[in-house]
Amino acid sequence: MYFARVLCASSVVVCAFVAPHVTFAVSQFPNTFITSKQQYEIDILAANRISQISEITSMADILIPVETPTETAVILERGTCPAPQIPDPLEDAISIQNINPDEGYDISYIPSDLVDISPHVPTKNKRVICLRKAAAVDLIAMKDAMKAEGLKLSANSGYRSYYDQYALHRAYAPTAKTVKYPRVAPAGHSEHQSGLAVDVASELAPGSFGSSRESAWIKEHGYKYGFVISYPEDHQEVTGYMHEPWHLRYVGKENALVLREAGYTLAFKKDYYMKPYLAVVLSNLKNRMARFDTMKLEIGG
Ligand code: DAL
Ligand code: ZN
Repeated sequence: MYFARVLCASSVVVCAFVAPHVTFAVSQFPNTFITSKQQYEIDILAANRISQISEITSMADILIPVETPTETAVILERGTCPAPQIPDPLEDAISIQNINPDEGYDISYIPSDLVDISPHVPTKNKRVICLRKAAAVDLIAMKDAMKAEGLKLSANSGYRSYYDQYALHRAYAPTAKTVKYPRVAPAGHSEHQSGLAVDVASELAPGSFGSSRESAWIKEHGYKYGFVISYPEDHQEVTGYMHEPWHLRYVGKENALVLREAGYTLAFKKDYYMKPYLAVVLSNLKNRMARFDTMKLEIGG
């Protein structure tokens, strides 16, 4: 029965073919029908972890650092992406660090495992775009899942060094004065320096990502691949930046789920993460898991 669930998770068409009775049960849960066994396990992990935390003092208490995958389905190479001289001992902390105009990265921080995504994800003029390995793996998986639904995702920007960001910010600075919420972070304060942020685009709707089908898909499913939208609509006051539907931050699948359930991003107001608030997150996760259990019963698994 697991087999049928996994097939259903990957394709409704295959699902209907091998197990038509499953399609009916699954279709009653339109928000969960593509959720896989792996997603179910992530739900359990996230719920268990939150319920074990007795005191929340910061985001670091509820998030887990991004890990470098040891094996990948695709061959990922560093290419011309930079390597650090000395790996930063704070890399784990950096991977889940909230970043804003007050908190930032050291000038010398270069991620340890940057790889070139351009052989796998379309980029303008096949330009080299570097991301940390874990982000690259899941971005490729997300692009493939989108392709299977007729969508075309490409990438415009990934890792940016302190100096890249400095140049970008300097070029943008004159415009910045006229807007309430800026669009470019100062050097040392961009998520792009973490190698975990990627600006995506739609090949079907170049230039208007926010209204593209790709954008709608990411809003709905991006978290299953470990991505959150760092600067969502109506969050300008908290994030400090204008809405950027294309700017995704990779936090890993479990963290992305927790953040989604919290209805929030890495940028946060400290009191949002007090225990009562997390109780709501936990209860949401448990409800999701209960829906899975009902689904399993209905399909006889
Ligand atoms: N566009 C975002 C805020 C950055 O420059 O990192
Ligand atoms: Zn960006």
